[in-house]
Amino acid sequence: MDPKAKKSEVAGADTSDKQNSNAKLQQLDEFRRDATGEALTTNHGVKIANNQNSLRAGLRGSTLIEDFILREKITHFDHERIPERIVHARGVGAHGYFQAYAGNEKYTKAAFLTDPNVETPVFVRFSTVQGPRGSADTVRDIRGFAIKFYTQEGNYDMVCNNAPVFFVQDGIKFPDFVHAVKPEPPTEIPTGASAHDTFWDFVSLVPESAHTVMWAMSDRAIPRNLRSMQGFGVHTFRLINAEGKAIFVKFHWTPKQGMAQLVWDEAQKIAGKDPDFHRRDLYDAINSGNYPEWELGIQIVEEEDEMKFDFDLLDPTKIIPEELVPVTPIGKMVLNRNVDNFFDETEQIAFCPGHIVPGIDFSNDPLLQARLFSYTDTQLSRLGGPNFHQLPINRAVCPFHNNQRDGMHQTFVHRGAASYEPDSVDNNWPVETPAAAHGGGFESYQERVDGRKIRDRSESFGDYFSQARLYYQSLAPYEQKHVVDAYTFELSKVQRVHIREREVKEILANIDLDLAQKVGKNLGIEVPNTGKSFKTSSVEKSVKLSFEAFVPEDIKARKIAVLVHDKVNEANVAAILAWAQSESAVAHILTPTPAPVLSNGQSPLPSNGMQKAEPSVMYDAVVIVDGNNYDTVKADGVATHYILEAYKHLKPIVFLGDKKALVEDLRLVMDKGTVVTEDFNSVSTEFKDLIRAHRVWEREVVAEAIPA
Ligand code: HDE
Repeated sequence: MDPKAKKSEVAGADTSDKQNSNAKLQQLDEFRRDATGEALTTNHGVKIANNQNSLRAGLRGSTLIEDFILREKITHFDHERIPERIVHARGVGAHGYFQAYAGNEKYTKAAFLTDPNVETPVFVRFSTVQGPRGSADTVRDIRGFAIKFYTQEGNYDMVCNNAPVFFVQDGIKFPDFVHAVKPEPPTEIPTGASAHDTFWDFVSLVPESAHTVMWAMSDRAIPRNLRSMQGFGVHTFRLINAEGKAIFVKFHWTPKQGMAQLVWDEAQKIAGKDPDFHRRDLYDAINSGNYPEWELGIQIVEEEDEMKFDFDLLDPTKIIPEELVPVTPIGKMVLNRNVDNFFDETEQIAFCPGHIVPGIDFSNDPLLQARLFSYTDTQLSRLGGPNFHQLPINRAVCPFHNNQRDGMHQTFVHRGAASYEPDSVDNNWPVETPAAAHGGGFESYQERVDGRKIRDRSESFGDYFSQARLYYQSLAPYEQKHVVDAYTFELSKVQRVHIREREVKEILANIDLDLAQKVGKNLGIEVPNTGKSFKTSSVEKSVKLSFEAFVPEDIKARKIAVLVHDKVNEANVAAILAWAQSESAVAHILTPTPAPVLSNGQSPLPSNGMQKAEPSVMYDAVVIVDGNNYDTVKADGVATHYILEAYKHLKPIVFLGDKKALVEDLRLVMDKGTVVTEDFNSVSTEFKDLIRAHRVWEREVVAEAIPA
C-alpha cells in the first residue's frame, strides 16, 4: 500500500466545531502542522531511515555519541516541559467570538465594544488557582476566567475570576497569600486544597480576606462545570468614550447556561473518578455543538459618584451590590471551537491585565496596579524570553510593529537599518499615531493625581465584614448550610487548634454570629452570644448572589444517565433518547458491562458506557428503565448504589414501571425529584424542569441518612 494513501486522524478535524473560524483561527492556520503523507525527518529536514534503533558499536555494543538522530530526539524530549503558571496552573481553553450589542458608544470608543457587526475572536482559559497542572478539576477553589480579545486595535486581556472579590487589597500581600494557600513547604501537601493550617492561619490573621473566603466556602467554589459560572473583572476599570468622557465600570459575565454547582461529597468523588471532569465537559459541549455563551455586562458609576458608596470603589474586596447599580448588558461571547493542541494554545497563551486598547483604562486599585507588572514578568520565565507575544496563540491579528529587536526565540526577520526612533534612514517608520476619537493611538486617561508619596492604606478600605455578612445573608438557607459545612470541613483539617479558634471567634463571629455559632458547635468551640458591632452594608440582601437567580431556560448539554439491563423496555428507552435529543441534552445508555443489552423485544441496545465506569456523579439526572428484570437489578449493587448516590447528591431520578419498587426497597423518601411513572413521555416536562433546577434541595436533610 502506498504509505501516502494512509490517512491520519488530524486532532478533532472531524468535529463540527472545527468548521468555525475567525481572523485569529485563520492566522493560526498558517502555523498548523499536519504530517499526513509526509516523511519522518530530523528537525533539520533529514529523512530518517530507522526510528527503532539507536546507532551501536556492534549489535550488542554501546551507543555511539555520533548518533545525531538519537541525540536530537532525546535533547528535545528533555526540554519539553516549561514552568507551569505559579498560580492558575491547571486550566483549559477554547476559541470563540465576542459580539457587542448596539448602543455602547456612549460608554467607550473601543471599536470591538461598539460595532455590533464585528465578531471579535477570543480565546478563553478557565483555571483553578491552587493546584498544579495535573491536579483535579473539581477541588474547592476560585476559578480563573481569562479572556483574550484579538481586536483590530490590539489584544485586550480581561483576566477575570468567578468571584467578584479578592482575598487581599494590595498586591504586596499577594505572594504571602499564595504561599499560605499553596501546599505546605515541608510536605507539599495538600494538592489543590485550601483545607490546611497555613491557609487558615493567614486568612484568620488578615481580616480583609473574610469576604472572599466566604465565597470560597460557598457553592461558587465548586462549580458543576465551567460553562455554568459567572465571571467578574473584580477591579474597577474605566471606559472612555470618543469625547474623552470616562466612567468607572465593573465587568460581569453571566452564563446563558444558568449556574450550577456540585455538592461537596460529589466534588471529592469526581476528583478521583474523573479528575478531568471540567475540561472534558467543555470539550464535549463544544464538540457536540452546544456552544457555551455568556453575556457581558457592566456596572456603571459616573466619575462624580466615585465617593458615594459606603465602601471604596478601589477596594477589590468589595462588590457593588446590583441593588445599588444594576448590570447593563453590552455584548455576548460564544465559545465554538476547541484547540488542536493543548500545549501550543492553552499552555502558551499569556494573559496580562495591562493589555488594554483605546477606550479602556485602569483604576488605582492597588491590587490591579501590582497585577499590571506581574503578568508580563511571569511570562519571561514561563515562556522563556521577551518574544512570547510572537507565539502563534499570543499574536495580535492586527499589524504590530516597533523597534524592539532580537531576544530569545525571535521568529521575525526584521528588515531595515533603523531599529530606533526617530530615524532618517528608514523614513522614520513605524510612526506614532496621535490619539483620536476613532482609530487613534493609545492615550492614558488624564486622571488628576495629587498626594504625598506614602506607604499606607486608605481608611476607606477598613471595613472587612459588612459585605461578607451581606453575602451570607443573601444566600438561600441550603446555600448557607453549605457554607457552614465547608468552614467545618476545612477547619477540621486544620491541626493547630488556636488557628481554628481565631477563625471562628475573630472572623466568623464578626461576620455573622449565627454562622460562627454553627461552625463553632461543629468544632467544639464555644462562641459567646455577643458579637462585636461592626459596620453593616447599606443593602440587606443582594438577590444575584444566590444561585437561585440563575436557573437556565433549557437543559442543553445537561447529562442524563439511562440505566438499562437485559430485558429492558425498549419503548421507554427510545422515548428518552428522542426527548433528550429534542432538548439538546445528552442521554447515555449505561449498561452493566460494555456489551449491548438485549431489550424486551430482543433487540441489542448499544452501550454508551458501563455503570461502574460512568458513575452517577458524572450525570445531572438519572432514569432507571423498566423491564422484566427487577430481581436482577435489585441484586445488582452497582445499579442500586447508582440510585442511592444520585439520590444522596439530590439529583432528579425517574423510576419507570417495575423500578418504582426500588423507592421502597432502597428506603428512599418520595419528593418532587423522585418521579415514578409507567410512561416516560408523561413526565418529560416535569423532568426537564427538575433538571433545569438541577438539584432537589429540599431533599438535603433526608438524604443525610443515606450512607455515602
Ligand atoms: Fe492573577 N496571576 N494575580 N489574579 N490571575 C496570574 O499570570 C497576580 C489576581 C488570574 O489563564 C499569573 O500568566 C498578582 C486577581 C487569572 O493564564 C501571575 C495578583 C484576579 C490567571 C498572576 C493577582 C486574577 C492569573 C500566573 C495580585 C482576578 C490565569 C501565570 C496583585 C481578577 C490566567 C500568569 C491564565 C494568573 C499574578 C490577583 C486572575 C503570577 C500579582 C485579583 C484568571 O502573573
